[in-house]
Amino acid sequence: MKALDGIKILDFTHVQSGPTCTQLLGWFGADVIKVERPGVGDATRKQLVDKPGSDSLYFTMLNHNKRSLTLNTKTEEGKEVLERLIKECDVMVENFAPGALDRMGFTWERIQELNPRMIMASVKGFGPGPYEDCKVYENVAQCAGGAASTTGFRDGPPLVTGAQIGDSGTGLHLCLGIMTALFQRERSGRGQKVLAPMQDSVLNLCRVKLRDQQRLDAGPLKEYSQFGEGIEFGAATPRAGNDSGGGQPGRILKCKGWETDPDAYTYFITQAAVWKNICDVIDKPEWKEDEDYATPNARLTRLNEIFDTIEAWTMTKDKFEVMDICNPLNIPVGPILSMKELAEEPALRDTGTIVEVDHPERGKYLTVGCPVKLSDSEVDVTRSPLLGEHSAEILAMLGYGESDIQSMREAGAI
Ligand code: CAO
Repeated sequence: MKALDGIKILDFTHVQSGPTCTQLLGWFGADVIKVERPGVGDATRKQLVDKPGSDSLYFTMLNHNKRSLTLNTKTEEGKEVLERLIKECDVMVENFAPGALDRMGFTWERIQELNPRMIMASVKGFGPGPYEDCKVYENVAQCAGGAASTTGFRDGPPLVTGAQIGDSGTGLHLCLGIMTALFQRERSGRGQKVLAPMQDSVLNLCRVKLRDQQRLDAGPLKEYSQFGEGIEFGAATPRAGNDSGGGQPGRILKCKGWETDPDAYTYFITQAAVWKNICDVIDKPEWKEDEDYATPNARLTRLNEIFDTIEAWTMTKDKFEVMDICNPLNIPVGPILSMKELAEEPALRDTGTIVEVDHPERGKYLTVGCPVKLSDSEVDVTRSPLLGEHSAEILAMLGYGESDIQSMREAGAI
């Protein structure tokens, strides 16, 4: 048995944010019915194609454990099928541009009329306000949610991050909202609307930067490198490079081989509790008692010198040797791992976080499996569906016979 056995999801999502949410629901055991336009499908099927003729990795890696139904919801027949689906399903998830569902004729009021227990979950770029009608993609959300203004180096432009916090991050928020609404429905008997705006989700993930914005009112942010460098703070939380951002200063430091390997680096945290161990490792035992270095406060104005000294040591070791030496001494460090190294990491294969999947069009490929592990609801990652692969069986489940399906095909509705 899976956690969400028996829960049916009407998956009206496309691109990345919505599909990451419904993929999670599929992994937790829900029956996810992905509705796509006949002959076209989710645009990502044919974006960033690496093997001509087959669905792209972009699509396959976001749409495991789903069934595909093609349906033109702008035809009369298509609308009728959609009505049946709404009556049959527990949750409808969508991330169309604002207003698209209303234009299709499916307002929230209409959906509630059809199924008062329906949970309607949406991703939009922005919540109610001046930008609510805008279309939004990942990097727009990163910029509008505060991530870009706080990422990068002080003397460079704002930067977006490789982690898809706007799309996949919002998908996670939406999934949490859906689970909560399902739980409430158990007691209230009613469905509800769930909205996860991308700007809000990114801002939630940037919470500590809003913390720092308010700390600025009380004076300079002493944990930021710029404090030690004597550079004044402006009106807003600045970009802090690779500073840890927390109470324990940290940096990315070069390791052996950095001249040729772009990922020969380690993250190194000078956690106060293990300062003496750090002094021993980097051969600076005199810093243990020296009042200029012995306390976290004294060190704040000397972080550049301290990290330069630590780096002189890390450059003599490779990033894994740094881990092997520091971990037994409780010094928090982390190697900068490339995607190649992660793909080849046996421990991630063992836990099902990196999974090999077989696909009829493209053969074997790697994907990221479910990152959340439930002890009583194991995840089997199954390949993404071909366009319309399950149309006939889903329509049969909704009560349509062979001849109905045939005439829908002829009318271009499926
Ligand atoms: N049958 C018939 N019509 C369908 C259909 C179906 N099965 N599925 C979609 N459509 C129609 C929609 O109804 C819409 O028609 P109208 O414009 O006439 O109302 C049309 O297809 C296009 O939908 P869209 O506007 O959502 O798609 P887009 O490619 O123009 O925009 C995106 C894409 C992502 C910018 C937009 O959907 C959006 O802003 N979504 C919300 C935010 C979001 O999720 N962004 C993250 C995307 S991942 O980076």
